Amino acid sequence: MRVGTSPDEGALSLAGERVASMDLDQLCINTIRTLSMDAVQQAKSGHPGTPMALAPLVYTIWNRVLRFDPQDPIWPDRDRFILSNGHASMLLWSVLHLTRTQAVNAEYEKLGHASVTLDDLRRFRQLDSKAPGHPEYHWVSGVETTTGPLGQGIATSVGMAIAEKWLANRYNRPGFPIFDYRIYAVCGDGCLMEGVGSEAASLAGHLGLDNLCWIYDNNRITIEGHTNITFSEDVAMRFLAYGWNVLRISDANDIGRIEHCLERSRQNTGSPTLIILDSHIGYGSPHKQDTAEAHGEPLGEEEIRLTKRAYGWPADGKFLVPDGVYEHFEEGVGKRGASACRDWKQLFEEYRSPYPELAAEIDRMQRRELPEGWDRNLPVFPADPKGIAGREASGKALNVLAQNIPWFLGGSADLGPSNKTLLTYEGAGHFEANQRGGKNLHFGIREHAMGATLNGLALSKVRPYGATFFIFSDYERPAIRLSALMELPTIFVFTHDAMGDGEDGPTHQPVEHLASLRAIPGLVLLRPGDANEVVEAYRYILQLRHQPAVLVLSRQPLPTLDRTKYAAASGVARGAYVLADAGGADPEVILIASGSEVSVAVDAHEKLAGEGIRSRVVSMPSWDIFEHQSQEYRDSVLPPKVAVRVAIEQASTFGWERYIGLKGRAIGMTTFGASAPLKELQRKFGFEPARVTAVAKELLGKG
Ligand SMILES: Cc1ncc(C[n+]2csc(CCOP(=O)(O)OP(=O)(O)O)c2C)c(N)n1
Ligand SMILES: [Mg+2]
Repeated sequence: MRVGTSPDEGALSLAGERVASMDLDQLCINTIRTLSMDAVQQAKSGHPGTPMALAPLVYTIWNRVLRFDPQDPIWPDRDRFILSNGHASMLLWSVLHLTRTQAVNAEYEKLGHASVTLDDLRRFRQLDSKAPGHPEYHWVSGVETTTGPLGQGIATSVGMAIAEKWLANRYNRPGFPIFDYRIYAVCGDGCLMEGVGSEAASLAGHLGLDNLCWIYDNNRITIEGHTNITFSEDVAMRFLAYGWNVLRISDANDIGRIEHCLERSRQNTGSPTLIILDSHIGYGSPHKQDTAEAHGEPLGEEEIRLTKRAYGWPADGKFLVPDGVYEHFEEGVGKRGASACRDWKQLFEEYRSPYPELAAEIDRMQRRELPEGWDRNLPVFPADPKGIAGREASGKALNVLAQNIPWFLGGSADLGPSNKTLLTYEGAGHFEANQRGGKNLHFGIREHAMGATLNGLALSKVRPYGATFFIFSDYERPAIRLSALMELPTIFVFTHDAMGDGEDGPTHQPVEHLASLRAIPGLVLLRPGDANEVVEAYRYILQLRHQPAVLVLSRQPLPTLDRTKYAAASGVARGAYVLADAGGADPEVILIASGSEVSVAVDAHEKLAGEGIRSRVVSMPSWDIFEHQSQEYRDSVLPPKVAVRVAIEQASTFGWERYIGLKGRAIGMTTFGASAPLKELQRKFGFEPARVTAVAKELLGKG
């Protein structure tokens, strides 16, 4: 028996015999259970009950079914495992530890050490431990997606399933099933109550994603108690209505039945599978089983002893991994995964000779690199006072990029014609249940699931974009936040960025959205000022490998600036740049604007020049990118000595103080908008050159 350095080592011998006689499956399952109980107790926080109940499920998936190589946890054709009820993270930490899954860094290099050590488990939920509170992609190797906000994991799994179908369609050839993996997601009552879970299930059913299997932990317990106070629908009927294949397991300890149902899900074609698993939270705990207390509190030392006794486990053993457990995982998932991975690598090497170009694409995609010539033919727009809408320019750029980058694909939440995100070139196609090669995705009116699905696509290494109106970023925000937390290069396209759709009124006019998304750490947000800035924004975004981007585009035409007169749009790559200047001498006032207000600032600048007032226009499509420039550059754009500054942006003024200082003035929104034609709204809310010049002159004392 192998025991961690614990003070209780002496007390194990008698129970040790019982452990020795336990069959290996049971031994592994109880190891997962007891590691989970011990880690939560040690941390004095966490969720022991669900790991205790689901240990047999997770054991069966991992050791009997999953095609996963612990030695190479990023092998492209591995099965994916998602713990959507992320609070049960000890399940994942236990199994990653017991399978000795290896660590990989952000550059996809193997680091030669374990992803999760026993010491990490002892330091569950402590700073720097590789066993944090919830599964974190990019922090712990072997975690396929970050979970914790309930419903996100299962919704993300739908993106992974779409990606697998798309990849298989593009890259598989007779005798070469290069992409042939399945996605397993475990979820609880919370995930199925959340709206995003329903949106995602509906989409997966519609798309007939038979590579997807969700296992629902039907324990009828959530934090506030029994689900009969909140959740009484017939889940099986609901999923049947979505078009899913629904299976049921009445005993969560029946690993034979679990394995059988997983196999049936694998054989099922044309629909995703939901396995409803009836379980007992806190299984084996004499006083806490089937109670809400087992959900999110340590069991307590005494209850742990009693529970271990009930398992036939040494009551005083802590972080105990009995002899034979690591070996049994090695015999199961270890051997199966290694051989599948080896076979795949050989197959892929053989594939290279008949299909060198496809193989090269796969190589690049896996490293998140772009193909040669990815930006060729991107449009350059001539100066035009009438101009074109941001969304129009975006549509043109997308259509070029999608032809240059085979694995760049996306769609909209039923607003494709408005967002101008439809790929219209010949052969672009539409992704549907019977057409897996299409590059136009249709998410339906499911913004939240779209966001999570995009993340699932990005996690699968294709390059996705998804679009809706900017106002509905609110409906997608939790997934946007997770893309930033996961450091995924997901692209979120938003059109109708301000009051451009005037008549639709305040329900459709974003106000606080820019500020709110700018506040998400690591998220790159760009609000380009004309068509050429849109193209430069795409040029910047496409080169991101570990950051998501939000593109905020106008509905209405914006003048295309004359770049022979004003600075080049390539300044976008620095977040903010001097677009028009005072000519020789220092400016008296700096006008800072983004998006549709850039041309307003340029007009104001020309008017001020006519009155002998020296102004500078700074186009600032991205705060975030600008913040990452050198101090020297930032000072060159916004010289500290020029304190008179005006910001113009059709959005909440929140946060603009950082660039305009206390003496500056932000022309923005401090109320909701209104339903009226755009011109009237611009007048009412002051987004006109005359207002800008008036404010500038007032600040200069020349009013
Ligand atoms: C979106 C979201 N809302 C609320 C929570 C807080 N929370 C964590 S677990 C939980 C209860 C989940 O119940 P269930 O999914 O049945 O999990 P079980 O207790 O059965 O493991 C809640 C409300 C969360 N993590 N995510
Ligand atoms: Mg529950």
